Amino acid sequence: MLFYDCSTAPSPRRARMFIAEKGLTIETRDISIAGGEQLSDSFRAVNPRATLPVLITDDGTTLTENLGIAAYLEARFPEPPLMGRTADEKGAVLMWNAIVEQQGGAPIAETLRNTHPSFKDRALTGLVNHAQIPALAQRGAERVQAFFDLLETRLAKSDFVAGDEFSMADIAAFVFVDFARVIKMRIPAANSATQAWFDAIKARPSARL
Ligand SMILES: N[C@@H](CCC(=O)N[C@@H](CS)C(=O)NCC(=O)O)C(=O)O
Repeated sequence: MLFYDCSTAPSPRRARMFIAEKGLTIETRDISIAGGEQLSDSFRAVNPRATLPVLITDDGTTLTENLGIAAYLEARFPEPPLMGRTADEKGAVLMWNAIVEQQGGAPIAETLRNTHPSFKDRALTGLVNHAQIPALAQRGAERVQAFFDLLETRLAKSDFVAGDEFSMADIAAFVFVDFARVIKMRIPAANSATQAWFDAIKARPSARL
């Protein structure tokens, strides 16, 4: 297998953590998004949509989405399970993973990419340039605030995001909460359940990579 990573970006970090939690060591190439390497001819030959992460499987299949990469690795290396064991758990993990992506990851990206000078004309990923829309950043920041509330409500009554066990939904939520610092948003001081959960995930070896 071959893993295309980017050490500074949240989406590749999710895949990197997933790989580490599986106890796998995969040959890795780091692609610099800051340096625009994702748009180079050589990387576009790997992923024409110019995004990270990418996993090339042993059979040569190119997987370009966190969900696809996770599903593949979970099927090939079932232990420890990161996508649930029972039918109910599997459903809950994918449900929470989607909630976290839509309510957390998307508004953080929307806020960052529509304000930060380094994303000028790069408000969306991919080959087509898009101008920044500051109003989307404003809306995004409001949505991130709501995401922190959503997470606190959930973690006040559940040890982990998708239930009793650590899963890929925790990886997604942890990576996005951590990344929110780039838009100067942090876990609100009153959100003690989220802070305790965050500190516990941060102590895992996979979070230090
Ligand atoms: N849905 C994709 C998202 C991938 C994505 O958006 N990756 C970002 C880094 S976080 C990227 O490749 N950005 C390239 C760019 O900004 O041009 C996944 O979950 O893997």
